[in-house]
Amino acid sequence: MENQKRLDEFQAKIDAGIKIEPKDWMPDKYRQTLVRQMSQHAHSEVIGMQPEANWLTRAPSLRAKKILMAKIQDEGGHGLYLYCAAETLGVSRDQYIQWLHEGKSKYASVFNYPSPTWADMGAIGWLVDGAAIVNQVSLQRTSYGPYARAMVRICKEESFHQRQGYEIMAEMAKGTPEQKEMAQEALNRWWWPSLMMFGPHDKESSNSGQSMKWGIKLESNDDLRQQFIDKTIPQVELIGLEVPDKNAKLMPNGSYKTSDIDWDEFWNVIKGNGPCNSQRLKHHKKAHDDGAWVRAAAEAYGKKQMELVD
Ligand code: BYC
Repeated sequence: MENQKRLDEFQAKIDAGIKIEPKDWMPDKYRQTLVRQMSQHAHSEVIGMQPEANWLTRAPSLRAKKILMAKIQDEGGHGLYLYCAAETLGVSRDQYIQWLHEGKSKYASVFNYPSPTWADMGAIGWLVDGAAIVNQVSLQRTSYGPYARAMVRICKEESFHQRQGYEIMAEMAKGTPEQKEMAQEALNRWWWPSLMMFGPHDKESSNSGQSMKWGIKLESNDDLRQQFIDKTIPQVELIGLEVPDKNAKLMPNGSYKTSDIDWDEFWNVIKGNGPCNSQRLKHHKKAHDDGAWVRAAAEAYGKKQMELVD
């Protein structure tokens, strides 16, 4: 009885748009869902640095290199905000990283694809960050306060990233025939993985029902995916490239109808069998091990500072 009363009060708070804060009572399942989603989100930001880092040393100009470096650094920062926000749920960052390394925690499937040409830097910024913005603008209204606040800052930065990517693609699309072809091939490579970022169809989405009731998710996977498609197809056409889907068709309601996603590919990548899954995790583990001395030094420095204050 007591528990039901608490659950009802909790739901009433959510329905009234009041944010849930770390010290507030929350059902275990609400906490667990946030632990899962926020840590996956944080891991995605950090693992997502890898496909772009591949091109840092080979950027075609100093300007392009500086911009790409700043963008990748932003993604690391997003990981940091999200790990901090996720730590307010009572799980340490070390634990989150251990779950990632043990394969118990996921990260966005899109980062398990390779980036073989410079045009992939354009496609990632434009499409991957573009898809992330659509999802994250919605998450700015999520019911858990620390997650919602982290999203506000992240969204501001992502919009620069999206423009950075689109600029690269627009430049290449109006360059030599080889450059235009490179841009088209990168668009072909990243189009479907970007659509997969939104998750399975609503009817296959095991978590959506409860997450939407609790205001963790505000819009469904399919609705957000459709918003992204409707926003992006005109951008493809504006720079003279082709949508990699022969069935894409503008409907009278102003929305595009598209072919279905290859869901076998999606589930296969999630299970760890994508082209770069093992490479991404291996690299993360090595970077984490190599950085042990930095964490130890920072901790020792912090301790020293505290002693001086005492
Ligand atoms: N990849 O019930 P569902 C960035 C899993 S990074 C992998 O619909 P949910 C950037 C899902 O976890 C920003 N797994 O789940 C960085 C679940 O499995 P479990 C990335 C996926 O959570 C660097 C199962 O499938 N954005 O912008 O209700 C460079 C069933 O799905 C995926 C975020 O992380 C996927 N794509 O909804 C450039 C957004 N989709 O855990 C750019 C935050 C589904 O039950 N996350 N799964 O075993 C979310 O909004 C939601 O978690 C999702 C999925 C919409 C992704």
